[in-house]
Amino acid sequence: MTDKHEVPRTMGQQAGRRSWAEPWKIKMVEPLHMTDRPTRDRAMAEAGYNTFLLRSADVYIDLLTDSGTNAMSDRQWAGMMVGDEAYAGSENFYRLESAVQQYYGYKYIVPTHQGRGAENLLSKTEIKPGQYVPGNMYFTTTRLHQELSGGTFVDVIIDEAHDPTNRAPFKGNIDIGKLDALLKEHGAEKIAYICLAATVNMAGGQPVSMANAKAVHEWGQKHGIKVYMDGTRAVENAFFIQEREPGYANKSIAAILKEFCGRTDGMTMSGKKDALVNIGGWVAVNDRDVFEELRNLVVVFEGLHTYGGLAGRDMEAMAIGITESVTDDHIRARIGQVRYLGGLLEEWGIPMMEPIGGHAIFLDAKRFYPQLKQDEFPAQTLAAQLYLDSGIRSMERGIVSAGRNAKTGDHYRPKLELTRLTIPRRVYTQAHMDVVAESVKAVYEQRESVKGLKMVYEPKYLRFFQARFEPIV
Ligand code: PLI
Repeated sequence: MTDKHEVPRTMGQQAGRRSWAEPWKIKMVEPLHMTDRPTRDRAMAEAGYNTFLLRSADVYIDLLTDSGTNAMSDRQWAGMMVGDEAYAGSENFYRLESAVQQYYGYKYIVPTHQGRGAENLLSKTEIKPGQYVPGNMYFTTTRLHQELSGGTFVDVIIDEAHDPTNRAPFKGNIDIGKLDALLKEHGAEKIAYICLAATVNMAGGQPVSMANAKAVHEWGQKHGIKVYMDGTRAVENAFFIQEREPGYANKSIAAILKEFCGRTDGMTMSGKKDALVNIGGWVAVNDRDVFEELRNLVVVFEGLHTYGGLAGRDMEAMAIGITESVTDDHIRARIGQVRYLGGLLEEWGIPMMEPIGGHAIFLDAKRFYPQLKQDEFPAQTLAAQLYLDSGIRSMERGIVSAGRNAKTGDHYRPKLELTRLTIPRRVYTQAHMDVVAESVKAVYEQRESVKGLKMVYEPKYLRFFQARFEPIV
């Protein structure tokens, strides 16, 4: 299948269907409460119209992120009880190391407290000031760490990724022509490494094909440039390869994951997503010298190399989470739930990023609110409106998340202006998804009367987390 092919639309309710179901049942519940509209009005104003600043007690269904919001299994909770809290040489570290070696296939592993800890170490180790770091669309923390190490991020994702209506199967792919152009302009010594993100978050959870990973790796080897994967959602990427790429339908998710990792020289990982835990991450590489440097740096920023900012019990839960995450029935149900929500919205004609990606539905705020200029923050406005309607918390992934160019001070103006409904793993039911879809529909029906927001407080770094807004009247 090439990028020209279209992914068929998800059919929501066709006759004669055979459904999937979650491969687990619920043992413990956490009560949820829906607040009334006056309470939500007050909470949203106090939060400066930024869903990151809401108290979670004021939220009904929390789709802010799939990061660290996973439900752990009974096996993982049991693992928490065998935490070896030794400062050095914890047994749980060795179990984590074996799990990463077995399922991701890299030789050397350094644990970190979460993904950005890993990004910090890799950026400091592998970027020299003045170098470029090409990648398949930026991610907020990843790009910031690259910049803090003196690097400049360059977007080399295929053009299709910037078009929310394009239904190509692998919209996360890297455009080799863009790598060639960068090489021609600056030379290989000016390229620190290629950052290859699996299922590209900011592009709507869109996957990278095995063929593309192979081509990028071969290109890198030809020019002496390493490829580091952001493996945060690489298991989800393996699902799309199994589903869409010729020759992979009968391979297991675990086998595809390992083959994909084999097309890279190392990875950074936020264990808070695919690895089914609430905290944790790692950086893993095959090169002994790079490992030595990472292992030395981790003691400065995270903790000793056998805990990297984590408790022993956290490492145990992550080791077990890795083994659960790579099972075919888990990932089918995980992505199946995202598709269930997306299928309803598609049927109702709600504009969103297509095709539906791995971890979230990304509403297309530009098409939702064509009356708003990008400087009036359409995606931030949509997240606020959804919360006001029903207490559902989503997240802006548009101009606010993109931040400012550190050199010019101008806003980065991404083509994509999206509001993300992110589905935590193993947390919500199909009925919750129905409630979410109906609220989105209600907000869509009221779209014409909506005005935008103005930013009244802007932090220097990663502004989307703490910026404050006021409604335009
Ligand atoms: O949140 P961290 O520091 O564990 O991981 C940072 C990180 C790196 N790469 C990618 C692709 C991410 O999605 C990511 C974190 N994502 C968050 C928090 C999210 O809400 O999507």
